Amino acid sequence: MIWNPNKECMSRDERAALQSKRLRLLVKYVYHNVPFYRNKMQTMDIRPDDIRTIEDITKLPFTTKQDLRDNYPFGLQAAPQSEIVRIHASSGTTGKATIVGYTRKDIGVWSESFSRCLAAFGVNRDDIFSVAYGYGLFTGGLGAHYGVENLGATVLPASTGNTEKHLRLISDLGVTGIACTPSYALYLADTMDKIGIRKEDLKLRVGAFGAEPWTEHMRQEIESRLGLKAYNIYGLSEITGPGVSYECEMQHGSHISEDHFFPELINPDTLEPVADGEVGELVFTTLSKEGMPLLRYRTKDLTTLDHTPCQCGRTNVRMGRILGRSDDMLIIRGINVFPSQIESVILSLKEVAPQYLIIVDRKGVLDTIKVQVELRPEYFVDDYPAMERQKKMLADKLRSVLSISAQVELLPPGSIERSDGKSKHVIDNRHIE
Ligand code: DLL
Repeated sequence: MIWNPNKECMSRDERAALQSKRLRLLVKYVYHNVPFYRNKMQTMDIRPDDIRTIEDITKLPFTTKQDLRDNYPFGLQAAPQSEIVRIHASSGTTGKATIVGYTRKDIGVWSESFSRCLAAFGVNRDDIFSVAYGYGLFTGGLGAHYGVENLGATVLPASTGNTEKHLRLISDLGVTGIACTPSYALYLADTMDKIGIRKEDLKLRVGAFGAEPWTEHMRQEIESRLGLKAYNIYGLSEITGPGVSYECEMQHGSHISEDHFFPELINPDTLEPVADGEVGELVFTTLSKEGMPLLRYRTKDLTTLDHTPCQCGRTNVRMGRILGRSDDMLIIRGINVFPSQIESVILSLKEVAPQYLIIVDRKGVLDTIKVQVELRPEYFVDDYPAMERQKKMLADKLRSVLSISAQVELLPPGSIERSDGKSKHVIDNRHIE
């Protein structure tokens, strides 16, 4: 079902007119309410009246995560505190948290955006939907919660943790949908095996998975082990939270709610636009946000865009999967390595589980990369030559994909720590100044 055909299926001209109108208002709004943007625009010699159409967006300054840190906590807030009804915070890997304040209207736009995703996943008012993203400062839990309520389905605010109790509720209540990280979905499947719940005992039919990169292999594994259809949902707290983009039934990219979150794709080095189909860094402008609107926010997420119409009837632009982040790309002995490349090798092998850890070190001047992965119980045997063969096979595959060699360590099932939130896959022990 299409939740808001008026907005999701508008002609491109109609949408551009709406985007232009919203951009004009936004630029005036931040110019008058956020000294940071006024100063930037004055330095660049741009006045709000110079921005007339959505194409003029390229004249505007970029915003980076560092700008958010430098203006911590409320420096980029445009609305007065009395209008802010909620604050979320995202803990970056380094430094201060990013604080995001929402007005009542912002919460409304966010809920609407999330409802668009759920409707595209086929969720309806008869569904009982468990939200197993963390509730709290993280946007996953409350963002999904409001979206489910706004759609009119029944929400089960499970949050993370208490996995066995959660599974019993999924079974007893006949829960039909679930939202969680893809890694937690696999942890649920492991726990089902452990406590003897079969997918046939459950009524799960749809899952909304995101907050971390995942692959088609992982999708297949989640679908076959939980007995549901798995959809990708993307978002980030700075822009709103989950629900910035969503897959439709075609599952050929994720539609961006571009009437609210205008995307650009740039080359992270030259900052020049990148054509459809080419990989670039995703940049968003929040066209309708009041609390903390952002101009051209650099997400660091690397992906592709596709402006061609989709067979589902939606006309909003689609983005590909997140291929990595321009800032977590590992450079190993001069070669760019994305953790997602390693993940796709691991997930393509039936012998190993999808849990893994990439450990990067520097020995003398040489970078080393070690990949720890768990064998599946049926392949964990007391047979040294067989284990060595498995190891070699994985190392060979990694070398052919990465163009560098990685040391492989096979671990017994269950030895890598599981996460109920976003899982950490990379430990970089190099301290290179
Ligand atoms: O992760 C919001 C979210 C919650 C999205 C639940 C989807 C579901 P942050 O904590 O600010 O917000 O992290 C945002 O997570 O820039 C991406 O790098 C990554 N990410 C989010 N969704 C996906 C996805 C939430 N579907 C950062 N695929 C983003 C790949 C994703 N990466």
